[in-house]
Amino acid sequence: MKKLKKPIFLTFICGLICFISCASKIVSESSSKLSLGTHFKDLFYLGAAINENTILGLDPKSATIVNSEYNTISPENSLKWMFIQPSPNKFNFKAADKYVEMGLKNNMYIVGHALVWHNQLADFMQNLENSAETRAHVENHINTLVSRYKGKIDAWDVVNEAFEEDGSLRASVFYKNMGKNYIEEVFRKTEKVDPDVDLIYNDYNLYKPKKRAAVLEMVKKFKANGTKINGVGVQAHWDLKSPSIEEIEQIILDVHAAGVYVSFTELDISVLPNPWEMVGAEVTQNFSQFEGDPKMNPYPNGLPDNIQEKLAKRYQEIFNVFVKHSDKINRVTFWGVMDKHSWLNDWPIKGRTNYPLLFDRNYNPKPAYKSVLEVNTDQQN
Ligand code: 9MR
Repeated sequence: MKKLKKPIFLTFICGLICFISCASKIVSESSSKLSLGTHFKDLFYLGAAINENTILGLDPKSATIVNSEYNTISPENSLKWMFIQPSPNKFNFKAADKYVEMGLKNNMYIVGHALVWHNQLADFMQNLENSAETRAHVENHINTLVSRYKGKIDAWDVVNEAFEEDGSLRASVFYKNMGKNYIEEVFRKTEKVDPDVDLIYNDYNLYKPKKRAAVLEMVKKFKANGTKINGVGVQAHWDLKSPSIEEIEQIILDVHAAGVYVSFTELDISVLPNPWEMVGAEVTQNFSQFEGDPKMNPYPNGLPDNIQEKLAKRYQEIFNVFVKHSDKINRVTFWGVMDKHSWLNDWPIKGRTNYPLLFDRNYNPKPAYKSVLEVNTDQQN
């Protein structure tokens, strides 16, 4: 299915295959096997972020899930600047090469994450003050990565999390040293190296109107001045209540109206108490006062059935809206394969037991897996 993105051709091919197999009454085991990816295959790519153990073959059970259920992968950490170029011009491609190899072998839609991001940046980049030097490093980073995986990586998260919640630009080292047009500059540099790769701007909390408006203003500007951008990546680190289905729908409509597709790039649903609610409107990233607090970690020994059901229902409602607007959606990617390895066990409070994904701590499908598979894929807009 690779590269057959919006699926008139794909639908035709699938229809043809179906016709041939039905006509000859031969339905091979692999084509009849139900999996998440095949369930949604005519609508959007479906996949997961994979960690280094999975990439390096140290977690074969996760790899089996990914290869049998999904048709797109994202690298959870392995392509980030601090790992791939830890010191100037010293690249470590071991995990990244394996990651791309795994995607190619399984004919997957391969995502590159992320070229320019203030977080998980190499130390040598953190305190740069000189614009020429910053530009030279950014250029070298983009040239090296994008050319190495040209024709293999299908979409790059070119810039990640550049906006603050109020819609202003984050005061990152890139912004400070390259100026307010740095996002456009790096999109253009990326396109120059691989004109065919899809270019994505990726961020969280895009259900918040001010932040979304700022991102979409940028998208519209790019469209008007000829800077290539294919999609907005909506991270989708959500919980059982927020954002509402209406808010999710509004994101899809607004991104589409700006002239690009939506990718849900980092989907997971936390089932644990949200510390921001406990401390009111105070915005703090440090919740160490809650570490070890049983109130904040209510399910250390397993998820109760009623919460399991809520999670399943929430996922089903979310996928219903994805299906409804699948003509505007390129991809849905879960941020991780199974609950035990999710980053949400340690964020925003360390050492909790969270259950945000479709596969449990023993690699078994959860009720939420079934509820997503049961989503009716014939309910498009
Ligand atoms: O899942 C990633 C986790 O292992 C890292 O420790 C963390 C560092 O910030 O980054 C996580 O992935 C992030 C992604 O790259 C960008 N969007 C937010 C994700 C969750 O923090």
